[in-house]
Amino acid sequence: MSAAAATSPCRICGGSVREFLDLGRQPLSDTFVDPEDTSGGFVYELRVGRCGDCTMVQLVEEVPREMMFTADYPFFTASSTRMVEHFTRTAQWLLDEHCCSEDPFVIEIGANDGTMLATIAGRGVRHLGVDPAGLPGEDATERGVVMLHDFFETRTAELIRTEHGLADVIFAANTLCHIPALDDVFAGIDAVLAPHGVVVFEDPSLSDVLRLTSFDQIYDEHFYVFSATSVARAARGWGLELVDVAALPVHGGELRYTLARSGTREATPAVAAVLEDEAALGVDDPATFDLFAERVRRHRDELVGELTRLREDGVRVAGYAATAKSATVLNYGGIGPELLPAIHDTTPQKQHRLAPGSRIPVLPFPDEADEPDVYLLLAWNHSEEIMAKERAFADRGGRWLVYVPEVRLI
Ligand code: DWN
Ligand code: ZN
Repeated sequence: MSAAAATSPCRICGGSVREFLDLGRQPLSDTFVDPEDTSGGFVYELRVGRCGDCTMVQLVEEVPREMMFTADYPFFTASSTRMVEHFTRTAQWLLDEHCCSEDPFVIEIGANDGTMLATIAGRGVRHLGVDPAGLPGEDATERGVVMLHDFFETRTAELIRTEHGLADVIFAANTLCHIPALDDVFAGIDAVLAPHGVVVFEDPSLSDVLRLTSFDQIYDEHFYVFSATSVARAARGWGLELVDVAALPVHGGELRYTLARSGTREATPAVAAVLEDEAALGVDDPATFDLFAERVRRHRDELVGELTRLREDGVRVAGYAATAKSATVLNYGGIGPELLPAIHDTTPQKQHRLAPGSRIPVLPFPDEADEPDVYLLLAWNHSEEIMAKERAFADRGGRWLVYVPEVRLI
């Protein structure tokens, strides 16, 4: 992209965001379409930029939150057994490390189906899950989790403080990067966090997105791609400090950040180590992002080329998992039912509907007789779990087409 690239104001610091990647016109990634509906639906421009002042990577166009996190939001954390294990361990860690007061209180922002809080609830610890999404919230209630069906912001934080008091832990996984208006969220956190409390959150890490060229981590719901560098700077503006950071081997590479009120805790050595690692990777250098954008365009072309070759050779290909992130790959690549006739997925709310934008039918997983020759692994972030589960498919000669970190048929 040239030096005259478009700029817009940073949602974190007001600085200048320089656009480095245009992923084209995109639909709502989690709105699976009724086959009868030919209206085309809502579209927006998925353009990505980086703030020259605070380094935060962010979308240029914001999709209204009410359009994304609806009553029938179809993503359930428990759809991955590895993620259930991860959040059971996370809950245990929060209980051991951060719930040491006499009567601890834990808030989870974006509690989804209550997978994490179920362990906290099971220990009889006071907690509250906050999430506007209806269907996953029903599962959370069934798991014994106390829920507030709303967005977390200053308004709701003040209500929570009045009703429950101050929180020892405010946790969020795969949620804060979804919220453009973080200033309001952190004003709410300031209102309800105990003086010695912690804010712990997990989100896809910019380093891993750059290293793996995993551009499908970017879609309407993922407004920000956080790094320790950008989070440390943003935290200062919210009266907080980054006191710990840990790499997590989930969802294609995430970081878990721990923030505390400024001056209340000493930062662990991991903070300086991750900041150094990010500096070495070039998160402060605009050229890093232009090179990333070049790789993204190459990967898209290679993927479309491979799918085209497979079709010409008469190979039957289907998508594995109708992920939200696959909307980016499919629509950016112009991949429709001619190249990918179906996507198989375990979520009943997505089945027998069409993938957004691409209008590829989403179906339950087929019997052995109807299996494709090749699965395009759209849930590459769960590859270990899926490859282990589908060993029999590979044993029968089935192959996987992957596109992260490179386009490869395996
Ligand atoms: O941040 C977000 C992440 C955590 O979850 C949200 N914005 C939305 C969602 O993103 P996603 O849909 O890209 O998430 P996953 O976990 O990569 O994919 C979930 C989908 O994959 C579900 O539709 C279920 C499906 N799936 C499957 O069919 N078989 C998943 C697994 C593990 C499987 O074995
Ligand atoms: Zn900024």
